Amino acid sequence: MKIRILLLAGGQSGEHEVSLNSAKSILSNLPEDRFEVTPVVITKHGKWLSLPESQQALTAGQAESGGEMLLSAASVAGEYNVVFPVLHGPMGEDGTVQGFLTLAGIPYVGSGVLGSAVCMDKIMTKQALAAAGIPQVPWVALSRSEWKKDPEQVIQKAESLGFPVFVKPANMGSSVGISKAKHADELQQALDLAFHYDRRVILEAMTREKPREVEVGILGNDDPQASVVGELSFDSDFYDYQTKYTDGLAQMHIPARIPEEVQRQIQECALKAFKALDCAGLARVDFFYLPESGELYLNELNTMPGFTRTSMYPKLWEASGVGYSELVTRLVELALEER
Ligand code: ADP
Ligand code: MG
Ligand code: MG
Ligand code: K
Repeated sequence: MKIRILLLAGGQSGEHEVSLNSAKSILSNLPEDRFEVTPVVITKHGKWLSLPESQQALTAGQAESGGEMLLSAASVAGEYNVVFPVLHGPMGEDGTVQGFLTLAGIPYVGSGVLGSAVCMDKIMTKQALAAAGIPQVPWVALSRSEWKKDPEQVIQKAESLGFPVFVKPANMGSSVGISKAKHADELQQALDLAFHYDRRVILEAMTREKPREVEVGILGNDDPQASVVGELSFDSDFYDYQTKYTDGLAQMHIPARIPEEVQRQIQECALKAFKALDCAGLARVDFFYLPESGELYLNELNTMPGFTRTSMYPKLWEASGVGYSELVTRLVELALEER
């Protein structure tokens, strides 16, 4: 009998459209002799579309309206053997959908509630990675009420890191709400923007120079493997939303242009982080590397990275000998694995 897969796509985050592109690639690459795949699209307002509406949304590339509440969604999900939630960002990659599926007793691809939630929250990620002894840039956490009550103290905290600082909402992705404040006068605007997206914000020291951005793919459950390391290059000041999603603004280099020893160090560090944060199935682990001094900092783990045929995660595995179809097959098998 074929394994029945529910492919969940879209969702409420700013990465709704990216998710639909990932879903289209997965749909056309899961081997038909083994799997029967049904796509269900979640609208930008969190409603689950019917099967015909989902097909329409996939063609259109987005879903704004229509759909059913979560309560009826549970009975839809229950008809499948496994769910592939190819959802990025809050309300999809952050443990919420994972909690719903766990309660419903349906196996799913990727990390569980804990790993998903911790990796979505930049403050919790940093705290857990610090406890595991993984190198990171210096940072401080802020709450919206602190910013309202005592802006002077917040400015002091930023100064203690040294300008420029990166200002980021704790829970977000795709560089949404992130800015680089070069001096204290730019802090107000950067914080207002970040606090627009979240109650909690993180300030991060910047590396002395523009870092090299290197990424590695992890695949597996309790005995995970690391892919070859890849690198992104771009002319913009940092890897912002526009650079991420405008064709031609960023270049992918696989393998990364780094010494073999550094590649090994990155793979080891990523595997350690994957285990420390209780991830499962897959993650793309992103680092900053400074070639002059050899400094290496873990930036973040993404538990449901971009999954189109040209996205970094599948490309890294292709370069490591695991093609796209084999990769999605493996992920479904890992979701069904006894642990
Ligand atoms: P997201 O989860 O939205 O991708 P990131 O934390 O990865 O957020 O930040 C997005 C980008 O901002 C990074 O890829 C990098 O280009 C830049 N950046 C973020 N933090 C720093 C930092 N501390 N030093 C230098 N560049 C940074
Ligand atoms: Mg991210
Ligand atoms: Mg990132
Ligand atoms: K993340």
